[in-house]
Amino acid sequence: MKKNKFIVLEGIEGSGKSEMCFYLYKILSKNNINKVICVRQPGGTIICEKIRKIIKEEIKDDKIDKKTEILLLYASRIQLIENKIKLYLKNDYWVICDRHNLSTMAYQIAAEKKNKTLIKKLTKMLLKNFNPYLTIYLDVLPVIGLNRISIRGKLDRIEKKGINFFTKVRKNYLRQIKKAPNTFTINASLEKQEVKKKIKKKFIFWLKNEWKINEI
Ligand code: Z5A
Repeated sequence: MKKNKFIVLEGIEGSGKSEMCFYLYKILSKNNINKVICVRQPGGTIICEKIRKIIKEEIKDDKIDKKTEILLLYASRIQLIENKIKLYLKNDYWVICDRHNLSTMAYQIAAEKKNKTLIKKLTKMLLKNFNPYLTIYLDVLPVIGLNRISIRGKLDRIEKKGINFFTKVRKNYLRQIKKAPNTFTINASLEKQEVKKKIKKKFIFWLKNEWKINEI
C-alpha cells in the first residue's frame, strides 16, 4: 500500500469518531505537526455538504432509493478526494477523515446485501488505488452508541433505523476490518478518557514506526 498521510476514523453512530478526529489533530499539533486538516464524509466541501444534506434528510413525499444513496455517497467522496484531500496531501498535510469507503461497505450492504457488487465495482472504478494509510475503527456496541446519540437530541433519517440495522452495520464493519490493511480497532464502549488513552498509545506507536517520528 502506498504511504500517505490520509487517516480515517470509522465506526457506527455514537462511537465517538468526531471527537476522536479532533483528538488526533491535537496529538499531532502538540508534537509540532501543524499541517493537518479534519474532514468528514459525506461532506467536507461546499458541494459535498449539499449532498450530505440530501443523504441525511427525511424528505416529505419522496424516499431516497438505495442505489441513489450509494451513488450520492460516491459522488460526494470523489468530489472530496479530487478537490480537497489529494491537494492537501500533495502539499504535505495530514488529512484526518471522519468516515470513508468502509462506511459504505458497512451501512449500504447492511441496508441491501445485493448492492455489494455495485459497491465493489464503484470502489474499483472510482477510488482505484487511493486508500487511507491508517484506519482506526472505533468499535462500540450498538445499544451504547445509540443511547449516546439519543441523549444528544433529534435523530436523522439514518439514525432512526434502529438497533437491528446498527447490529448488522457493526457486523459488516468487523468483517471488513479483518481484511483491511493498516487498521487498528479500539474498544469505544469504554469511558471517553479510557478510549483516548488507548488511541493515543496506538497512534503514537504507529507514528514512530511508520513515519519514524521520534520526538513524539
Ligand atoms: N453514511 C453511510 O451510510 N454510508 C457512507 O458511506 C457514509 C456515511 C460515509 C453521517 O452522519 C451518516 O452517513 C451516518 C452514516 C451515513 N449516519 N448515521 N446515522 P453523521 O456524520 O451525522 O453521523 P456519524 O458519522 O455517525 O456521527 P455521530 O452520530 O456524531 O457519531 P460519532 O461521530 O461517532 O460520535 P461523536 O459525535 O464524537 O459523539 C457522539 C456523542 O457520544 C457525543 O455526545 C459524545 O460526547 C458522546 N461520546 C462519544 N464517545 C463517548 C464515550 N466513550 N463515552 C461516553 N460518551 C461518548
